[in-house]
Amino acid sequence: MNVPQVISAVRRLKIEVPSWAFGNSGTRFKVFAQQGVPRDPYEKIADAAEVHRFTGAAPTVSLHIPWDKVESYSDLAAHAEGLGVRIGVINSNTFQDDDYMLGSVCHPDAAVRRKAVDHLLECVDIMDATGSADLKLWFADGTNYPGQDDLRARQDRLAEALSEVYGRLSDGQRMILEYKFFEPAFYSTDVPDWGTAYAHTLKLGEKAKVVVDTGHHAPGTNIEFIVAFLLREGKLGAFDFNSRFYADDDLMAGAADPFQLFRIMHEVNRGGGLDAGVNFMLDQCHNIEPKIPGQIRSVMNVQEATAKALLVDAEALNAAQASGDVLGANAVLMDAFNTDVRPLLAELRQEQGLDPDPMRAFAASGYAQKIAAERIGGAQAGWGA
Ligand code: LRH
Ligand code: MN
Repeated sequence: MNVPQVISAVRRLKIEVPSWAFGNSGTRFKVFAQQGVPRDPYEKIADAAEVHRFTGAAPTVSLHIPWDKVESYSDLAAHAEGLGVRIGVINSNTFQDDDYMLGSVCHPDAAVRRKAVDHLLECVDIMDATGSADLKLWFADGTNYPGQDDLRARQDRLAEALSEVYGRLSDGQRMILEYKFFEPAFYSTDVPDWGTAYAHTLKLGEKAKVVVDTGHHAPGTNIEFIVAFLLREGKLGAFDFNSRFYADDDLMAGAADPFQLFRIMHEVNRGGGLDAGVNFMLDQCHNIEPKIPGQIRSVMNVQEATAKALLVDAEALNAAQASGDVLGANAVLMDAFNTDVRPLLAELRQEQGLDPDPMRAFAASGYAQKIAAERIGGAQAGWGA
């Protein structure tokens, strides 16, 4: 691809931001509150709209239920539209209620499973109200000790729940199933890896796809292989981009391993995933850094990785691969990765009438100071309902 082609392809790349990234977050050790943090979903969406205002690449916001519970979801959707963004994926939450100690849809007790499925069905009702296409399902379900529960029976319960919810989806709606290899469960997790998620979504049907959260793999996992495989099967529904040095650290996408993000976007591009209805989302927690700039930087990191991936000389790569030229093929990829695409992205932003440096532009806007002064009192948003 030449530069103008890369610019137009990156221009089409849309990255969804998570409402919870604007609230307080932390670890079991401490949640550090920050000034100006939103107190409700309306303020979260206002902050998300700032990310789109300065990057031009983040037109949708994911909600998490009940963290983003409101009286009227159609009113919240109108509020978002008024700010130039739209409500995107609806995330269910069956990991914070006392009843879910031994699981939710996989719980041994049918009454608890019923409660969990009813919540998932309520999330589909919310999708109808917000016009959202995707229901994102991540289950904390698992066990902590061998023998605690029957691993196979838990899969039966999971399949039953997913099938009921699948049946509730309307045309144009999808369920995207997210896997994670551990935490909060420490012996078995009921959807621990891409294979388990893939197998369940295959049985369910076309409307069921897999979510690849880049922080949810065992260290050393070749995530881009999983991406290539799921794309080939037409089962890659979405990404939860973030980065990590150790576990599910939920750090800024591309911050810990920009080369991995590049390799992932290379497989996305090679597999036609930029135009295949894949939802590119961020799923991050800005525990100590300012949240809106953290999201802006993350969107820019995904844009940079994508621009580099689009600069891969596919012809030269194919030729080197076909002739077994190992070093030649690797060099083609490294040339693209080592290309500084920041001037190209600055040019794209100028073409879009945006400041070429979104971080500097946001800092100069005074928005952070404005919300710190205005948002006094009330309960700051966080990972609590
Ligand atoms: C689980 C997860 C999931 C969300 C939560 C905020 O670790 O990645 O995607 O529900 O984070
Ligand atoms: Mn996630």
